[in-house]
Amino acid sequence: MIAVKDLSELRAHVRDACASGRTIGLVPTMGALHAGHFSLVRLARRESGFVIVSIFVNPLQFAAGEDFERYPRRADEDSEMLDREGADLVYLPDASQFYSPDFSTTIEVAGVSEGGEGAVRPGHFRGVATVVGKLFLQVAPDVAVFGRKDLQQVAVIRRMTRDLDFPVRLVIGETVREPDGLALSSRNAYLSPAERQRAALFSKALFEARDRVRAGERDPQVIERAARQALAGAGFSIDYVDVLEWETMRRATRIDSGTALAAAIRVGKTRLIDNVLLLER
Ligand code: PAJ
Repeated sequence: MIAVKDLSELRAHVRDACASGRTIGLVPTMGALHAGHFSLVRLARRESGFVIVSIFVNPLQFAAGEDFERYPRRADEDSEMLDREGADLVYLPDASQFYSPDFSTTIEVAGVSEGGEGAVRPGHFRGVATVVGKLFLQVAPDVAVFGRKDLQQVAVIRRMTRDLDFPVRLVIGETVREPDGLALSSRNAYLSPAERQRAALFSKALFEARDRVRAGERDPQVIERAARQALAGAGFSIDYVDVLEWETMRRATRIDSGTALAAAIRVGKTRLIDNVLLLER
């Protein structure tokens, strides 16, 4: 596997891969890789001929006071594992080269960015859209793979890709979970053993909501209320619990095949997000 920091070097490798008739697949990440990330690498492998994984803890998507400084960084370990997973190239840009000191251009995706995570983390999706837009321009992938775990991120990137005509096909990977249901996340590393045990109640509440819908419940308010009660009962503090149309991120008035339940909670000092689709398409 090739490891590259420099943009012109990256572009030379992309040119070579294209010249040899391979399509380019991109999996953007912030590192501290786990089985969820690797499932996306395997999807990219299936969908493209040359798989690039970027690892970049993007300062633009963290607000002051969030965990940018303590976000886990393990580039060497990550690169070794990516090599074993069959990635062709790992792109590890340097923050100082990625954003010039007077960087001043950002991508704002109105509407879908504003509820949910966007309401609790103002500016977060501007940072995400900007870094992903830059990565799309740097790598020029045919295919880019994202996880449904970050549902609103997917909605924002889909909208941006459509609105700005990025010639990139998006592929969405399902959420990979621990045996007890907890969605894998680089931030799970912050949990103490007791918090980690309790964190399983988060996905449990979401699955129970999905079961109620499968049993016939169609009122978003009933579902939200029950989920809120279960999460509060488990001792979590709740940032939001929303039943929404996931492609627009608007609150749902009725539950149908495009409806998801998305939530963000805090376990101690650690913030976790998760979601479930309430009805399969
Ligand atoms: P990061 O949190 O590292 O996630 C990278 C990708 O892995 C995202 O598409 C995310 O949705 C996916 N992912 C995370 N946990 C997953 C799980 N348990 N199962 C399946 N996929 C999972 O998301 C980001 O980084 C950043 O915002 C980024 C898009 C790289 C822009 O900086």
